[in-house]
Amino acid sequence: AEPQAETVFRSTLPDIAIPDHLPLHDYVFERLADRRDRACLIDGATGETLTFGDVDRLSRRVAAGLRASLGVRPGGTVMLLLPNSVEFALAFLACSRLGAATTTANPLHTPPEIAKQAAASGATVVVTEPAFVAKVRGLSGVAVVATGEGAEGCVSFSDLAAADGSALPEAAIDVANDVVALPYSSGTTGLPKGVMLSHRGLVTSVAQVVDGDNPNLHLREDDVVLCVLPMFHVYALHSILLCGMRAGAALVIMKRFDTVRMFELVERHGITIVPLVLPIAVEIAKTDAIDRHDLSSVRMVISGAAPMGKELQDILRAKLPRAVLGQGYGMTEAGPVLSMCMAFAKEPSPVKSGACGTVVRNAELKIIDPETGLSLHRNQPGEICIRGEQIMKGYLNNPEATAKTIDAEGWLHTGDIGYVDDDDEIFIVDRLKELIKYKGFQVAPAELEAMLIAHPGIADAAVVPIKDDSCGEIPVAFVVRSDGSEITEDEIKQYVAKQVVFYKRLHKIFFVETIPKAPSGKILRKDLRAKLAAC
Ligand code: AYL
Repeated sequence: AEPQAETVFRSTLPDIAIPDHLPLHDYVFERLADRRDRACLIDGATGETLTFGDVDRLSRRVAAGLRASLGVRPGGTVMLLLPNSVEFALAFLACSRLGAATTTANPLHTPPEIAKQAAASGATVVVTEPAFVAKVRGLSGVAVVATGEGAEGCVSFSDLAAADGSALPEAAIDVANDVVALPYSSGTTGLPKGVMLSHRGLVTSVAQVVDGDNPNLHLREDDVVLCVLPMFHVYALHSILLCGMRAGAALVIMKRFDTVRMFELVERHGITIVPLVLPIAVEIAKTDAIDRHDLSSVRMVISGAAPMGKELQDILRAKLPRAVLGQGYGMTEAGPVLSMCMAFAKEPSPVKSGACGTVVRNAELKIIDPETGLSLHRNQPGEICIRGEQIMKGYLNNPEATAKTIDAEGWLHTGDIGYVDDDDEIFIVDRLKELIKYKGFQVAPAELEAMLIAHPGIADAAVVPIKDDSCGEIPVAFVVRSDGSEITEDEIKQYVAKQVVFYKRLHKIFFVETIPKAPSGKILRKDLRAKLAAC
């Protein structure tokens, strides 16, 4: 019998030619000659501005310094453990120039979390701030670069940036295979894994969003983009830093979120584009301070990385009546963007509240029945799958996990449940995968479960999310005490909190007799979530 035809969804925008020969840095600097003197990076705290010409020159110098002083070579890996800063952008672009990969981590991670990622990624250099140097001192075989001043025993970033950029040999980069970014993600199951994004993958993903005569996300040279979301997360790395630079827009870098500071920066720099996540949207929605500031320059508010409800969107719309509000939907492994709001296009089309965009151009999306694997038609919810040049090459040193995520036909299975409506808009309705998203950050239940079970007072454990209005979801645990153990809720919370970054902390412990499991040993998370919903 003929195999049944699949239902495949495409962008409503036509495909475009996407450069398949340029390394990422050459792609983002492609129009450098026209914009050398335009503002590129603005430090929100000091107002200090680097032009595109400055960023080009300084990133070459940092590359030369990393190579000459620290031996970073093509195929090498550098870890950035930095808050939002000019140095982050320069170091990332420098590594791209060297044909080296950048693995990014939250500087608030604990030393064991950092050590794990540094070792797994094979990083030989960590670039950080003096305040975080103590967290990486103990790493063996890793050289530490520190920004700012006075970090003992470290290479200073300013020394790297004083190297002779013209001495930098052109690295021979294999754009289809060489990894430029190595963010960590737990994907649909298990522990965090290195996600290999190649030069071609990231170029494709940026182009899908900001290139073409009618770009899906229309960023212009006169736009000023707020960068308060962390650059170490793929949302900001892709949709702010890389998309902004490609489009020739200026970025205002904010190190720490503060509502009033943010409003002041909008006024001072005439910020036009505000990418945000749920907790920031919640802050904007509930503050009166907004009435004391002129935010009329803002023309676009982008939300991504976690669901945002219709009610909140309506409040934001009322508070920022001149701005178009919409969502992007991404997943680290997907390169990262799967879909983008069509109201952000140069020639916009209307969108519905609650939708998270239309599949990006030059890509295919399908919805499958998770039981049968067969593709579904419009308005039928199922697992969202995506195919295209932009998706990850795979997980670093983990072909089994890669094969579970990208099938033989090249489809990446997201673990998200959603549907495509009659107007090609995507709605996410549930999550098949175990991942928990706290303020847009990933919490991998498997990581916390392993930690809990390692405690002698705990026999078994399962970690699941509960819904929260401002954080999206918060992790809670079901725990089975071991025989004779009298461990308390507080002791367990403390035990975990000491080992993990703030967003992985457990907010509630439920003591139970057993953890419901399938015969295969898999935790029946749906049952636990249902139990929580009932109480
Ligand atoms: P990761 N609505 C609902 N859920 C979302 C959305 C959204 N708009 N965006 C992401 N998610 C969830 O790897 C979804 O479950 O990437 C998805 O599988 O940390 C998971 O978050 C992926 O989490 C953008 C916009 C990048 C978003 C991103 C997301 C990167 C987060 C670029 O422009």
